Amino acid sequence: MRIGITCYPTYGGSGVVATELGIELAALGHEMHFISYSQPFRLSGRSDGIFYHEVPVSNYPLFEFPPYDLALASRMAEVAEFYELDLLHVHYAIPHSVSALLARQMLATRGRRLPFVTTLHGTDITLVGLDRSYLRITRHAIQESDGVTSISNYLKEVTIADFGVDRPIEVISNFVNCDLYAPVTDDEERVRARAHLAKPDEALLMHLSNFRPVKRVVDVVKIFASIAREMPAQLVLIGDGPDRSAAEWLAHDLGINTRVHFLGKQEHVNELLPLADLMLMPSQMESFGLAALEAMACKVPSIATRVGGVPELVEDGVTGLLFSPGDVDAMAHAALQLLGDRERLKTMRDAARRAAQKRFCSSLVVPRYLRYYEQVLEKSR
Ligand code: GMT
Repeated sequence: MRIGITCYPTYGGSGVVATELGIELAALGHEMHFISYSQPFRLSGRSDGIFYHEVPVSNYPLFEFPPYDLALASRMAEVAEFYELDLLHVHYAIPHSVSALLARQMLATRGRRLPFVTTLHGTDITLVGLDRSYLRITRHAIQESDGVTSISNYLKEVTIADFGVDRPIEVISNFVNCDLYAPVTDDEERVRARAHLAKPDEALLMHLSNFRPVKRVVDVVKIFASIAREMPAQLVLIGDGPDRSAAEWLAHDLGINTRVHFLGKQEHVNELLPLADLMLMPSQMESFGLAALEAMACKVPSIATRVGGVPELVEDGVTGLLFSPGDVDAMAHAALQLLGDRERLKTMRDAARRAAQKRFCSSLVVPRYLRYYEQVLEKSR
């Protein structure tokens, strides 16, 4: 198949899922065309079957807001025509599904059919989409998509309830490449790599996100501060975003800044995650929680929140521990207990990897997208 993919190219789960999907499908022999304003951050290097088409957004003094969605629609239609795309797959409804709808209409007037699939990821529904300025157009584009997928049951239910959408929505969960995201099996190698981040007797905790308020990064530092008071430990934070500075200030104010390491955006998180003992994901909301899945695949359980789609991913007490958002004391207490009970931690680590392999490996999930594309194409013929 020849498939166009549009996503936000910046640091964030929806862009990661879109990019990894493109890479996996290209490896299966499909031709993947990424269409976005800049190259998605995990799409480094050049691989067979992967093409990138930048969307130029020209400005004009009259425009207070350059109309990216229109430029994107034009580019989608162009790329679809020039490269004979079979289908467009857009990640994050706003504004990508609206642009795809326009591209489909433009091509229809030229006698060409370009069906599109919209994948709902989270705040496109739960936050931004519900804003009155975007609600009607988002609902319209979801309703008019040729196919709609959601990354969790939770998000599907919210979409139906809050948007009054009455079309079918296919739940296809997020996935991880279990060969790439895997524990370091060579003990010596793990000890060597881990030594850059923590001493052998120190616990190593990690956080990975786009540091938006919804991630509650300040809570990560608070949880760690309680842990660090009781045992030798280091915290590594991967990613960047609006709340990084607040988290840095707090680490300084609490006097733990030498044990809190902000690595910024990292390309190869799969090399860092397996070095951790625990992942901290105390988000206010997660429709899925991709960072927790990537950690699970690396044998790292999460201390996370019981919100949105997280319970569909993390089995409380088995592959991680779940708490109410903001309950930093309970999260710190649970982390301390778990880190102090090596046997229980090992059981949980093994269960986390097993669950990732059994339900969320790309080898299981990616074929579901392919089957869904085929259904959509079949229906639109
Ligand atoms: O919705 C967002 O905040 C953006 C989006 C992203 O690009 O990071 O995150 C959502 O999509 C991820 C990938 O599907 C999910 O793992 C996240 O849980 C989800 N975020 C929220 O629902 C807050």
